[in-house]
Parts: sequence; C-alpha cells; structure tokens
Amino acid sequence: MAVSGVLRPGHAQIRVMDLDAGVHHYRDVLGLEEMGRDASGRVFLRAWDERDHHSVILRQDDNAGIDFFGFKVLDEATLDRLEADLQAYGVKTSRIPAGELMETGERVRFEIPSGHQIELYAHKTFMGGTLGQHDPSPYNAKMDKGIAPMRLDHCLLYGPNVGEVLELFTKVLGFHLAEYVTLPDSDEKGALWLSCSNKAHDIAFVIHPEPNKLHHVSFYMESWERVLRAADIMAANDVPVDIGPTRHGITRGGTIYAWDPSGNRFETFSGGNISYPDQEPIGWSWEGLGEGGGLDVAHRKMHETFLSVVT
Ligand code: M3P
Ligand code: FE
Repeated sequence: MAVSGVLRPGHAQIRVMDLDAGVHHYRDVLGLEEMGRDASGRVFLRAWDERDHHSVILRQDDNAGIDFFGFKVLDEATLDRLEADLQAYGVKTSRIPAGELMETGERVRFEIPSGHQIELYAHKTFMGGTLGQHDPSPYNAKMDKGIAPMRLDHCLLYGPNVGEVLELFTKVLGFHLAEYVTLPDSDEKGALWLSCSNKAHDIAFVIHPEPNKLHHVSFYMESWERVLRAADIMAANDVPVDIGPTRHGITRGGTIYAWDPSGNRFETFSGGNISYPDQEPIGWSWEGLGEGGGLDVAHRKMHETFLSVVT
C-alpha cells in the first residue's frame, strides 16, 4: 500500500459568528450537505464526493477562525504509533474521546509551533459517496446544488515558527515539502506547502507574528470550468471575493479566494500539480510569490489582503 500513515485532511472546525448565516453559506451557497447537529449546536457537513460522515464542522462563537484541522490516519495502530512518535519528539498530546465529534472515533490532539490545534483520528463512519459505491454514474443532482466542491482539500494557516512546523510535519508526521517561499533577502522559508499524499498540498503555512490564524480552508472543484461557475454563484449570492478566478503559480491550481459571512476566507481550487516525496521541493523567492505569479499568475502581483487578512 502506497498511501499510508497520515492519509488526508479529514475535517476542519470553523468558527462562525452567526450560525444561521454560516449554515446558509456552507450549505446553500457552497453546497455542502448538512449531515447533522450535535447537542452543543455544532453543524456537520460534507461535500458530494466524500465518503466519510463529515468534513466541515461549524461552531458559533464571538470570534471567527479555525478551532482545529484533523487528518485521517490509516488505522488504530498508526494512530498509536504517531501519538508515541509525537510524544518522543517532545510534543504534548491529548486524547479526545470517541463520539465527541459525531460519528468519529478517538482523536489525538496536539498544538504545533505555529499555535494551531491539529488532530489525528483513525475512524469516522463511512457513508459512501453520493454517487454510490457500485456502478456509479458520473452525475448526481447534488453536484449542481450551489458551488458543489468535491471535497475538503487543504487549509492554509498563518503563525510563527514555520521552520519548526516544517520539521514536525516532515520528521514526525511523514509529510514532504512540495513547495516553499523564501523570505526577502534570506534563505529562511516563510511559506510551506506540505503534502502527505501526492496532492500539491494537504496543508500550507505562511509565517505571521500572531499564532493560530486561519488564512483559508480550501475545497476541491472538479475542473476550472466549475471554478468559473463558482464565481457566478458567488456573484449571484453577494459573496465577497478576495482574488480570482485566476491560477496560482505555486501548486498551479485554479482558484478563487472569497470570504464567508464571518470573514473566514475559503477557496475553490482545481487542478494543481502532483508531488512525490523523492523530489526536490519547488522553491519560490519573495518576488516570485508576488511579481513572479506564485500567488496570482494572471496579475503577477502581491495582493495586500493575502498577507494581512486572516481570522
Ligand atoms: C494554494 C493555496 C499561493 C499559492 C497557493 C496555492 C498562495 O492552493 O491557496 O494555498 O501563492
Ligand atoms: Fe489554497
């Protein structure tokens, strides 16, 4: 088996300041399916090509942002091994009981040097995809409800100690560095695109003085055409757009960055290159990120909001 260890992003718990507005955005405009609500009022949703119970959890709070980002690992033995490896590396971990998140097994939670809460889990109820598991048709009406991404794809987090984050993800969690940006007049890596698969990235970081900030949660679109359709749906629903539709030079993915009603940025992302752990990572200079089109191939400039607007 080639993909083992940490398999993929499994869930993001996003804080929204108005739950009804948040549900309207993620369910009716983005087009995720509501899978349930728990006793504390959290809302669980998933995208049409996902197989497990949920990938997005909305929690109402006075402050927007991300509570935690979770990765699914292969099995219980992998979870136990990674927990022991984290502890041996000096990372404090805690176990969150099964069922604390709907239809989800025990989670191993830890804080990374950028101040974010990351968690690993081995079990979440398998529901099957909305296309079915046998002789699936390539089309389902759920694909036309709202923007309708296929899946939760990755997140980009802002915080300090990006070098230590790189060490932790590559030395302990088995990720590889796919692409990076060096800071102006320096060899220091200020932004990382890390993959646990051969996707362009499963999680990314940009250096930032304040810990534990969210830049965006990203959703995968089946094609560039679907990204353009998403732009129409955003316009029709007065969704504020940050950047795009355009293409990132970094990852080469098609993209729109836009904001949910609480100011959390989300991305509709398509395509993207593939990466392998044996390959040298692709390096970008600070000028490459801006004028070189790393962020925005079409406009080849740094956007002020990219470095300053986070939740
Ligand atoms: C991404 C992302 C940038 C390239 C980004 C690619 C920001 O999918 O948004 O993390 O230069
Ligand atoms: Fe992204």
